[in-house]
Amino acid sequence: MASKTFRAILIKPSHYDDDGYVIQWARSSIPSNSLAALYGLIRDCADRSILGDVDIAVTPYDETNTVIPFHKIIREIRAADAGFVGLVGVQSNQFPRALDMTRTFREAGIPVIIGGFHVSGCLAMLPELPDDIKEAQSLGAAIYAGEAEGRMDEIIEAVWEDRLKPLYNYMHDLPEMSRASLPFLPADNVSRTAGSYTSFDSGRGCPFQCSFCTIINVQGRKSRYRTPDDIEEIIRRNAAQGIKRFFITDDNFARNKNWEAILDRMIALREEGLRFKFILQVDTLCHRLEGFIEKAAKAGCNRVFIGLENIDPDALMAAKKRQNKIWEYRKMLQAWKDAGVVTYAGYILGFPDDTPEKIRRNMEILKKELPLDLVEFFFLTPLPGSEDHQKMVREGVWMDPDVNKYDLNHRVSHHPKMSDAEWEAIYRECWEVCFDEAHVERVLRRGAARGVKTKQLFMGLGAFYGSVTIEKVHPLEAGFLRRKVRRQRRRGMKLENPLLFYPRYAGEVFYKNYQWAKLYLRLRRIWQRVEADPDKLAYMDEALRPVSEDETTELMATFEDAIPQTHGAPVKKKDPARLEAAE
Ligand code: B12
Ligand code: SF4
Repeated sequence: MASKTFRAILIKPSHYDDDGYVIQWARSSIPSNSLAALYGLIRDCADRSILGDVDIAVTPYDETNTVIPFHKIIREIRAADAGFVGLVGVQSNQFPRALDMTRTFREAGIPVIIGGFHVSGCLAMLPELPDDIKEAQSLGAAIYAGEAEGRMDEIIEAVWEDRLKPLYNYMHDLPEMSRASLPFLPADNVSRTAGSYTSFDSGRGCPFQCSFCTIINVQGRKSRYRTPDDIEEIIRRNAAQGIKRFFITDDNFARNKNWEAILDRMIALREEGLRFKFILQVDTLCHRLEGFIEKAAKAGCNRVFIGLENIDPDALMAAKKRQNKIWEYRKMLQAWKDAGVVTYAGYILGFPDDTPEKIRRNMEILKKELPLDLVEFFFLTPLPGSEDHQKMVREGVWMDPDVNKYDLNHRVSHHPKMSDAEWEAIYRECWEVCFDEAHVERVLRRGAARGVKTKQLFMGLGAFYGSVTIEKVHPLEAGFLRRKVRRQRRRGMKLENPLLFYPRYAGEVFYKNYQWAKLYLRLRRIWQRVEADPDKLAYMDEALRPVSEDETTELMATFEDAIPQTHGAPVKKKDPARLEAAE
């Protein structure tokens, strides 16, 4: 047994709700891959005994599903010979919470290191450190910008020798992923999430240039990827602890240059009898990659997040999302549907030309023409690390100074055409119109006609709609049964009297559960109606109908003048000269 101990505590912070309470659940939705990455890296250091005869122990906490035991952590690190708290994968909206945690740990003399997209994004794009990062440094925290693969030895040795630097900046040196340690979380942590999914990234980087995106400025535009052997090992390690569902967190798996080899290996594993399922994130051009959708489905993909973002070509151009070809949306979505994969699409509201009228019109077209299962809305947000944010900082344009609100579910800037109230109202309206009874029935009918498991679909629709309307959080940060800890309130907000706090909290839990039950019963009635229909397989509507090459749909006609005449674009029907040239 080693004579000395080094203790690493990894915490993935959550963020605060509008009342200053940590957003936290009995079960969160998806475990953090950032936490899995750091845990895997430190376990690797422990296995290699990088400190010689020192036992390196590491404990991961995900605050979205665990109340952080501050006193216990402080006691454990003090009892060890050295150690630190790593605040992991801290996004901008989580930075205020990370700062409050830093204060608590630093007051107890515990070394703290903060990493993740907020610090990496700011270092990548801003000429100087923003005040919140300077504040973290002034509290004595070390800031880690960039990726940690291949660099954890340096950090652990620095903590052990008490020589941590205030800033580690590796933004210009992206590590090779083919030789990196693998992300992993113990089953104990994964079981705190609703669906027993674990996550891993099979690659990083995306070649496109969307102006609202932080990823390209932090992880780069070159595809870096893991090997099929690594993917197999991740799946086998998890299967050995009973976990067979995965969220592959690559922002754009279709641009992972190793996608085919990875999918082929997954298909081989399934053919060998290993049963697993996974979720992917892809772009709207993925259907052009030969065999991509078929192989993804065969390899076990049952859900896919698609970066649709908008159906208006002007909006897409304004955001430099030139790769989104709206005239191919239907074909692409139909291809996923034919493969039996449930589709989710992100839709951003607030591009410069958006108005409430245009958005309303676009929603009707979207519902009628696109065979999408779930759509989720986001406020266009200048996230630190994006080109949009950099430009607004440079031009001194107003942005909400409270980064806790940068969760894409809050408006944090002004819009050139819509008033603040109009923008907020149309955001809420979109959630209503795309989840109304008529549309839910339409989505379920489309699913039933193509043999999709409609129960999973109606539960998903309910979970998304309820997160926003009942829990008041974005579905991507929602969970099951909201927890609130009276004493863990945002710094600067008064602790509430227990005699007021607890009865109100109990009332809230009761009321929300009642609303969830009502929503479930309402959607279940629709689902039962759809499933009971003897003609369900014969259902057909505009979105399911295949479009021929020379046909103009309402979507294309509406945006005819805005569609750029690039290669592959439909020829404008109104323009005889162009038509003639094309012929
Ligand atoms: C998977 C994912 C999720 C998952 C899980 C979260 C997770 N972190 O795994 C879910 C679906 C829950 C999610 C939700 C949201 N997400 Co998200 N998510 C991602 C995604 C696609 C991958 C995250 C990941 O695994 N990255 C790979 C890891 C390994 O990278 P990393 O976190 O940077 O960590 C490395 C380094 O930073 C460093 N490091 C990090 N921490 C530490 C700590 C120490 C001590 C050290 C030494 C080093 C270190 O080492 C790590 C390994 O190299 C990223 C985009 C991306 N490419 O990262 C967006 C991203 C992080 N998400 C983002 C956002 C905005 C959100 C939401 C707020 C939005 C929303 N409404 O959907 C919610 C927030 C809810 C929440 N509670 O997390 C933004 C954050 C931007 C910003 N400036 O804040 C990103 C960057 C995407 C974007 N739109 O730009 N997300
Ligand atoms: S396609 Fe997605 S990951 Fe790639 S640049 Fe655009 S938003 Fe970022």
